[in-house]
Amino acid sequence: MSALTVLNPATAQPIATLERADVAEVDAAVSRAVVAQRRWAALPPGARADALRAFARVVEEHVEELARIEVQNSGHPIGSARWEAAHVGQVLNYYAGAPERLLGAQIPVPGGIDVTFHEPYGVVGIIVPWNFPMTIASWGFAPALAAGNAVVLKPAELTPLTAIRLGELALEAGLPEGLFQVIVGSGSVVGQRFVSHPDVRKVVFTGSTEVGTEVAAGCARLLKPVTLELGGKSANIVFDDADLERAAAAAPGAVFDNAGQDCCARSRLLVQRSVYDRFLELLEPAVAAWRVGDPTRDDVDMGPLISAGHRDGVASFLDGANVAFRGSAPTGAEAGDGFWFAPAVVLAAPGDRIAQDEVFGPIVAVLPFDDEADAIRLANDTIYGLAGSIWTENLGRAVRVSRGVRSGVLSVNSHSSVRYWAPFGGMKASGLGRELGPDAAEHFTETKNVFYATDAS
Ligand code: TAP
Repeated sequence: MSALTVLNPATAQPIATLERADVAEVDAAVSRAVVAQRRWAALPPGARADALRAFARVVEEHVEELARIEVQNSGHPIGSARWEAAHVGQVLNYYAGAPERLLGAQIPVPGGIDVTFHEPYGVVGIIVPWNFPMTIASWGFAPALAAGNAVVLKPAELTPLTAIRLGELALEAGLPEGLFQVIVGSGSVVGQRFVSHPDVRKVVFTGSTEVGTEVAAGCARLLKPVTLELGGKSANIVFDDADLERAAAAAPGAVFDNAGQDCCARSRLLVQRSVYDRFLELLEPAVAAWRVGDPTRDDVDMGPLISAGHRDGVASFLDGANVAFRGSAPTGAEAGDGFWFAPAVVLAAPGDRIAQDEVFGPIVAVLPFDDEADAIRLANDTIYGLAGSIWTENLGRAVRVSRGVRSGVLSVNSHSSVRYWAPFGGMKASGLGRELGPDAAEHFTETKNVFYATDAS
């Protein structure tokens, strides 16, 4: 075991010291999970539904507490953190409907009855990143539990506190011991053990494309299914027929929300050449009005970056870049030792690093395009394909472009990416599989087909 010190990114001060689990502890947790899962799956579907509703209620009663922990640990503005904590309750409630609706098929065959069953995998390992510690965790554990699995969950070392609290709340709500366990430790130890442990039968990974590729390769060796939610370089496409005022007012939130540490961040702003100058004129005051500061305050849009190291990485994207204008960030005594970074708008060309690589920080690259075909070509001109937005008042164009962009989650005249009722996930290097939506619980099951012979002979 080794000690892990957790920092508040707004102050760089320690807020908790935890012990990292080692492989033996992961193995012991998986053994407990195996036992708990058998009992859980044997419960009537209604009893599992009730247990998840009880968990949702307890989360709802603790929204303020969870939100305040997230503000301290992740630097999310309190308003966002409250939304995230409430979202966990909503996701649990939504998937509480799944145990009683995991419908199989009855298939017409000769000589008998053919029926499919959705069998849980057993133990599911969920590896969570630091950018949205609560919400991303719930997208895995809620449908996995609903489908009759046990869950072992590894939060990121930088942001383990809300996940630990959710594990406690599950027990308070009456979920059985061992069914949902949060294991703190490093990715290379705990996360890797989820990949290599024979009793962890499915892995859900959210994080970098680089590590996700390794996780998938490890899972392949054991023929273990894996869901991957990886990076993004999403385009915000603004056509000359768009409501430019609305599009410009919404653009900062689309990329600077959560300090840009969002896999769905619209970090490329593609603007039709005929309105390019006008759009930048509208964008500048919107960026200036974006409030960066103490995340405990209700009137703040953006807090600090997650760590000093990450801030260095983000800052490196401005080396040699053509910065058009920047927003503000705390300075002097107000800033303290926090990991602040003022949002930046960069004028870029398609091949530039800033136009290709995920920054995961509050920097947006602006690129002009000529026409619809050019917009689609540019939008698809990265290895990623997670999210994107299209701003136009032309319905036919909205349909054509949304069908042409190779991304998993698109919105028209909006920047919304996550609605738990709808599937979420990426194409190309942005991922594999989908989370959320009506089918997510089924993704945590294997289909079993049984033929019952009815012929007498
Ligand atoms: P990763 O290193 O990919 O970390 C994500 C999660 O995977 C963490 O819980 C991490 O654990 C764990 N992990 C690390 N190495 C592992 C391994 N070998 N096997 C299994 N699990 C492992 O991401 P990061 O370092 O936090 O961020 C790096 C970049 O990834 C970001 O700058 C951004 O571009 C991207 N990113 C994307 C997303 C989304 S939502 N797509 C989220 C976060 C980051 P520990 O960190 O606790 O050791």
